[in-house]
Amino acid sequence: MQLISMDTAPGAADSMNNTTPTTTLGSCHHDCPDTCMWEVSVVDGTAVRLRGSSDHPTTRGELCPKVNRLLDRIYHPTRLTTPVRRSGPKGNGNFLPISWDEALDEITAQLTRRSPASVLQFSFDGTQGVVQKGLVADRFFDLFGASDIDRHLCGVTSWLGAADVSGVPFGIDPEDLALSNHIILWGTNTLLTNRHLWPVIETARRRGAQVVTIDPLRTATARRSDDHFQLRPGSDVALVGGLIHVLERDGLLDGAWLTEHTSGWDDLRASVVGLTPERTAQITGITAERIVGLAHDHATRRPAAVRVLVGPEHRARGRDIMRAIATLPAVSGAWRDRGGGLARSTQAYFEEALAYPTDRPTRRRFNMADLGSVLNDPRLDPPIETLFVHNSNPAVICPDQEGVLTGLRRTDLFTVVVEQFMTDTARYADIVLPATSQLEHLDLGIAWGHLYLSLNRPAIEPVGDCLPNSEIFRRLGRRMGLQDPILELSDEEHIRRLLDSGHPWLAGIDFDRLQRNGWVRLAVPVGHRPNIDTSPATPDGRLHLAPLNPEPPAAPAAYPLMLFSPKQHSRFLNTNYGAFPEHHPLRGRPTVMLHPDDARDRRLANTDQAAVWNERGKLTVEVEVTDEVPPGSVAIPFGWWHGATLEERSVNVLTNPTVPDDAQGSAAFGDTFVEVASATSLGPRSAG
Ligand SMILES: Nc1nc2c(c(=O)[nH]1)N[C@H]1C(S)=C(S)[C@@H](COP(=O)(O)OP(=O)(O)OC[C@H]3O[C@@H](n4cnc5c(=O)[nH]c(N)nc54)[C@H](O)[C@@H]3O)O[C@H]1N2
Ligand SMILES: Nc1nc2c(c(=O)[nH]1)N[C@H]1C(S)=C(S)[C@@H](COP(=O)(O)OP(=O)(O)OC[C@H]3O[C@@H](n4cnc5c(=O)[nH]c(N)nc54)[C@H](O)[C@@H]3O)O[C@H]1N2
Ligand code: SF4
Ligand SMILES: [Mo]
Repeated sequence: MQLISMDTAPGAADSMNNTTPTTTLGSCHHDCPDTCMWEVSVVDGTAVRLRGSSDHPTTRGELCPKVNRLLDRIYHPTRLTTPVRRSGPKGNGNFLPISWDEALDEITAQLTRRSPASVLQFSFDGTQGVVQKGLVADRFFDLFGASDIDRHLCGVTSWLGAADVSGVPFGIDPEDLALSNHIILWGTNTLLTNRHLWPVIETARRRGAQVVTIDPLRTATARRSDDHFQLRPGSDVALVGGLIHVLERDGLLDGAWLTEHTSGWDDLRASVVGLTPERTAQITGITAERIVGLAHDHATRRPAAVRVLVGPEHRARGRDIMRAIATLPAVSGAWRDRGGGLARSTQAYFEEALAYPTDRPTRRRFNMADLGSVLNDPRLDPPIETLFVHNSNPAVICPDQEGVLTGLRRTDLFTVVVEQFMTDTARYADIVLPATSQLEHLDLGIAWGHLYLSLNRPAIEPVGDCLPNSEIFRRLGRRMGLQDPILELSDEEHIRRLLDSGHPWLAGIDFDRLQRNGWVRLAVPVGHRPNIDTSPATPDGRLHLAPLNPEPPAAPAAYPLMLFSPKQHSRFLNTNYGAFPEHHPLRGRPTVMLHPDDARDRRLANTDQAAVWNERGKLTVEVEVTDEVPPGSVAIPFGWWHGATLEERSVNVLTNPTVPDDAQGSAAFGDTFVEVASATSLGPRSAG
């Protein structure tokens, strides 16, 4: 094993070689809004126990079903522990160990042999830790001049839609939802995807709040809410318009608020004149009476809040939908009350406060949803000849899976993947480099579901020869003669520097305090009301209202069923656990969820094998008959690896890869249409 220049926070190293149990504080790296704080017990250098910190305000002593078993993943027999080089055809999974020197020399030779822009950096949210996610890697590729990927598959569309209304879209502190009296969970499956917010919602409920969910699926969250508005998929713009129509018609709006705090009201109002409750009911499938009731409840039960994450953004009109949802509190004036307004990702607070490098050059960029076409486009100048993946599993998470795999199979493409496991992406690599896990490296944790910063301290030595992402790119930088302070700093120095912005939200917060406490709340004033206590970051300092155009998407006749691919039940976190049987949901294999009516029409019963297909591809999965999906829609949860299906593909072989014309934002995963039939009786004549 090589010497590692990774720094360990003072104190952490002591716990690594001791026979009495020691405890190290850390925080969860997963791409999950909750960023939980944990305590790792270590005996003899081995992590033996991981549990949630009881004094962390949102963790409250509990992690989640997936991370409760994280130690199995850290010490899994299939964990990558040494660099490897491919020894067979791409995709067949045969690799041989090599040394770090051999691996880095080979990569350096490849990188310097080609034009910098022919190298594509592809990364996403494997870890949300600021340093390991990309601080050092980004600087390495900035200096080198590689092509870059816009990390737009998650949250950017939601950000853009909310920003259309309020400039930089700061939402309320999600913990303030405890003070709300009416909470709309709009297209978010809180109980599953943001579980540590649920106790906050229950607190509000105990104080009398009404909690309603607006979701086409009857999710666990919908079932646990006081009411569920099961709207037609993508009809949210009409629903918001209909609600605003009722608010205005029934005198529930405050003229002074609209005059002082908004612009564009007249145009918005004109656009919803025709959206009577009856017309809105036709579009959304929610009765006129219930639309009127929802508008009245939301206007009169104050503070009134709307909670969103990303669900509805994954549609062709995602930005319009997210803008419409953000328009509701702008019109109703809900922002005035503490506990009212839009509760969205809190990431903007951390981005504003931390001293991220600002001197980044412009590189050639592609939307990550376009990876399939980018890898296969010889007309690009220059075409992509080297792909460098870290913190992501594009063979599973990107739409146009067939295109991505065709690209990964190119014999003239040199692919490097930095990973912990031999993922469906890594199998196609020329060289795979083994990455440390959150238990093995230092990092600064931000969150998108609350306002607490956390320090993740390494609890154990790196498993095998694994190295932190940061150290890999520092070493590569040195080999390639790249010089820059960011490539020289240690991980601890990076964290100190990030905290040293002078921003008032970091007042009194530094590395030493984080080291003592493990976590600390950003110094955003408690009870801060965005758009009230500070002006919206729009040109005129007002919330920007614009016409709503409520056209629902139409299903093409060839494929009558709309396909959802939502997050998998509590055992999965994106694709991180897809290949681990101990993490599989009850059935242990991927399913297609079908409404009883649609199952009956197709003579399909529970546990039958069904083919699900469209013009892009085909998947064979097990039928799960359930009224969680409405008639006309089916769902195949996201997160399974290719090996789980006959076709060796996952749901993104079917999903719609279309990105907006300006390439800003996510793919229209949700606007996907398929047909389903028994796999044994007929199946499609052609799968593509
Ligand atoms: N257990 C678990 N937790 C996770 C994750 C995980 O994989 N597993 N992933 C994490 C990540 S990366 C993210 S981004 C978050 C996502 O968190 P969420 O946004 O809460 O999750 P999604 O499942 O993407 O979508 C939420 C809901 O949006 C609904 N939806 C789809 N289309 C529409 C529409 O047109 N209108 C409306 N109103 N609703 C619609 C879906 O039916 C779904 O129930 O979860 C995070 N947390
Ligand atoms: N059909 C469909 N597609 C989707 C979605 C959906 O709901 N439906 N959701 C979309 C969304 S919201 C998201 S966020 C994306 C998720 O896309 P990704 O961020 O690519 O998904 P993950 O499964 O989290 O993959 C992360 C990989 O990083 C690795 N990793 C973890 N920690 C480290 C580390 O410290 N270093 C390195 N080098 N690697 C590490 C893990 O082993 C894992 O293989 O998927 C998107 N795709
Ligand atoms: S995945 Fe989310 S809920 Fe689970 S421990 Fe990590 S931050 Fe907490
Ligand atoms: Mo995400």
